Amino acid sequence: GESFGWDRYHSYESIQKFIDGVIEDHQDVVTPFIIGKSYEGRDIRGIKISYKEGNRGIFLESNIHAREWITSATCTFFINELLTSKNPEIRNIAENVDWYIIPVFNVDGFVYSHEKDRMWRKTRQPTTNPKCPGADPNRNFDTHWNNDQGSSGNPCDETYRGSAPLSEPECKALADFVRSIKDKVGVYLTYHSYGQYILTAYGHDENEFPENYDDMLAIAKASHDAILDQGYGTKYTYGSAASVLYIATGSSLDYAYNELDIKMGFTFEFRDKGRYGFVLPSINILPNCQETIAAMIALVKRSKELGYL
Ligand code: 0X9
Ligand code: ZN
Repeated sequence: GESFGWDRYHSYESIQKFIDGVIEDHQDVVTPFIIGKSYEGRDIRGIKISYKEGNRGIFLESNIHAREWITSATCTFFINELLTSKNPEIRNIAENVDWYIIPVFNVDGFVYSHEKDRMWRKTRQPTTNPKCPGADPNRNFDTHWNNDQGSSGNPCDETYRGSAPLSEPECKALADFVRSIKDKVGVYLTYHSYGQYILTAYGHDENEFPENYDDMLAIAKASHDAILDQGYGTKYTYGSAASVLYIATGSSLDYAYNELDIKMGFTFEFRDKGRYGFVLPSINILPNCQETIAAMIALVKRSKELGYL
């Protein structure tokens, strides 16, 4: 839409209009999809971008955590670049990968973070404690789920894992959708903030590493280098999630790796390193977008070289 820009953060409504515009303006290559409904009844929408037959796919979700607004801002910029950029490197990744992108995954939480509580993280489904709604959707997936080291059983905690694996309708919908396309997907990406990390599986144990960890590190390093090359002095740290950040169980990335056999993927934790944290000033949006585009170009190139795409 004409009023959409990356100089500020947008509401849920505004992002829906952006998605509508993308679908309307690029009908030849964009196919909309809905993975299901949130607890409060909102559609969880995505788009597939495909320029030709025979491409391997990358799946990308952002705003699984509500307050991480930079993730959907960056994701919508990325979509716009894939569809409109004339830069040959961007055209290359746009046209030689099938993209499955969900710009705002945790829709209820996202709306709540705009309207009621800027620091809201979780879903909005009620729990056993009426004062503490919501589960952490990135602890609710069905992998190492009932683990007190990597999640909490207390509904009032920010890392509450939910009442059962996939108890959150959003997570169930995502698990079912990604399962349905898993044979086409070579790389799974999830956008978060903050801390400037590129994280691989595993999240559940800091001493256990995937058998293809060397490939993961090679691709992460390529993205890390590309970000540094943008010249803002933005330094990312890369490595397995549990070993470089902290143990977390039931994450979407580990679910994709462990249960769906998608053997390459990353959690990106965007700017900054903590000065502003989740409330990242909007002046950072465009530089973060530029760094992310560079990271994605490098990621696709290296993933293809190593046979994941
Ligand atoms: O805790 C999370 O879910 C992610 N960090 S955030 O600050 N965006 O909430 C990190 C998930 C990475 N996985 C592990 N650390 N295991
Ligand atoms: Zn997050």
